Amino acid sequence: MNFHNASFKAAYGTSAQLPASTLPEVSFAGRSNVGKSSLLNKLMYRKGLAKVSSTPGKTATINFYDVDGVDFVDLPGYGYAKVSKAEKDRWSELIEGYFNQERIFALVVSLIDIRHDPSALDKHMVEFLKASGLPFAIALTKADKLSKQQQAKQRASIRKALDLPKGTPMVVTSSEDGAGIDELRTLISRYVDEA
Ligand SMILES: Nc1nc2c(ncn2[C@@H]2O[C@H](COP(=O)(O)OP(=O)(O)O)[C@@H](O)[C@H]2O)c(=O)[nH]1
Ligand SMILES: [Mg+2]
Repeated sequence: MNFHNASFKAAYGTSAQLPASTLPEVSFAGRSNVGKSSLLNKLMYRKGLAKVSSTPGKTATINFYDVDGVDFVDLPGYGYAKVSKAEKDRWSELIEGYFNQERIFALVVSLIDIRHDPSALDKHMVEFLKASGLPFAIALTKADKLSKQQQAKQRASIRKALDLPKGTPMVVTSSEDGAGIDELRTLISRYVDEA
């Protein structure tokens, strides 16, 4: 897979708008501000393709990118405290609608901030993925904020807190210094090939 070959496709505000799935999809989920847009840009070798926001919690959409014939799907971030009930409902509709559709799910990448224990919503997301049988991996984000020793400690602690099935891939990443990005590209390529 050539990750340089990336472009924005479309954004959707309701699950009913989502087009039928024709290409393998790699979907990215995580709480608002976890570093999802930054990671997508890094993976795609692009600075501003996915919008990095300093103001979290703006209107949720599902954004599609074409990466060399694979759909990268940027799911709306969860857990931003200051959004209205209506926005939360819209989030649920989008995420549940998306995962309930008949789609070519090659891999779901669940992003978790390496600095913190997983939140209740992070756990909820991972429980859903475990129960769904979908192929998924964990990307720990913002590793540059911790020492190597702290990274190793958090990695083990988060794996335990999430009670991950044996063999669930976990990649320590940083969009700041590029750590783990190549490893994640390799992982994604492998799952796409198997889809
Ligand atoms: N230090 C550091 N900051 C990051 C990293 N990734 C994202 N950020 C910062 O975290 C904030 C949220 O990033 P963004 O990619 O918009 O998160 P999103 O809401 O999950 O899409 C921004 O201020 C980013 O610059 C990282 O790997 N290291
Ligand atoms: Mg974002």
